Amino acid sequence: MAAAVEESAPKRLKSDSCGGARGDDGDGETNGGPAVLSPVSGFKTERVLRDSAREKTVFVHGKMDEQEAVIILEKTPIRQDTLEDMLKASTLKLEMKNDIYSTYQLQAPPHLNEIKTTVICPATEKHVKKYLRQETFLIEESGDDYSAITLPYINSQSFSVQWVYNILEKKAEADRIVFEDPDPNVGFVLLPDFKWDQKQLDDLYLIAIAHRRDIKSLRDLTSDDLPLLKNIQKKGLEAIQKRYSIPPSKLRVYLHYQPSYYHLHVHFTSLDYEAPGCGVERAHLLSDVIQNLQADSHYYRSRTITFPLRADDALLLKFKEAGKL
Ligand code: M7G
Repeated sequence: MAAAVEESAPKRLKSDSCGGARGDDGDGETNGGPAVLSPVSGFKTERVLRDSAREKTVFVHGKMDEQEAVIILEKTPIRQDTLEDMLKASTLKLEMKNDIYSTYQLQAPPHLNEIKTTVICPATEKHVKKYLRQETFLIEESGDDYSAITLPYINSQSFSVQWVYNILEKKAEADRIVFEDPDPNVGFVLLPDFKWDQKQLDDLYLIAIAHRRDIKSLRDLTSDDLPLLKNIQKKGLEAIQKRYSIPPSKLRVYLHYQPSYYHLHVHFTSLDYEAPGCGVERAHLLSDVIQNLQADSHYYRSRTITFPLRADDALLLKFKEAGKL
């Protein structure tokens, strides 16, 4: 059963060429207030990229106003604080009854039956691939492989980080910021990841985004960056303890390698939540990263790092072409 988080106002959606949603590359929007437009009502489904009955999610590729779009629908957990209201206000349809056992279809009132919806529009081919269920392969990338294969690929192909700059410049999500240290060298912005609807703490997920724009990923870090990493660790944990009363011992704090977005950011997730991408093949605990850099300033520049790539990832092809797979 999910413990609740204080209610936050639903977002107002601005109308634009994607029927109300904003793409990765546009300006952000930060308005609160009631929802007024439904950008997904005109969505034309092309194909389901991935779905999971267990996670109650579906990732769909389609078109919105002639633009490529991806929508992600996710049934949200049942919340303890609204349970009583839900049981009182719902209608029940009996499915079967046998001795002491009976099953029903419960129809909850709409406000207690929300589906978290993420819209990416216009979506690029890379977004579509990111969400397509795919076979994955482990790559072992040496420091030299990074310079020769990965870095040129990142420079030519990576996702736009415009959404990150919008956050840092308060052009988007400013009202969602949980904590900010504005220092240009060691500062960062801490805010809810867009995977978290902030309705319950069980799946708490925040990201700390560094103000510095010159660090692409784990690979770039040296001991010179320790003050930044330690600052994110200390102040990020303090801010989460203060806002959500969750102690550091209940949080998983890590960096992804490879990340999807090449601007340094750190993931803070509830230890009890198996967040996508928290497995050993992709997540690097911030405390380990700090210790490794303390032991060897060039640890992440020189060591071989293992990570998964999807079958149709163009980077996988580059490693194949280089005879590395
Ligand atoms: P990542 O390790 O680069 O890639 O993490 P991943 O998406 O494969 O995990 C980037 C993180 O930023 C992810 O956890 C995303 O859910 C989150 N994220 C991505 N976008 C585009 C946004 C956004 O616009 N706002 C917020 N708050 N989080 C985002």
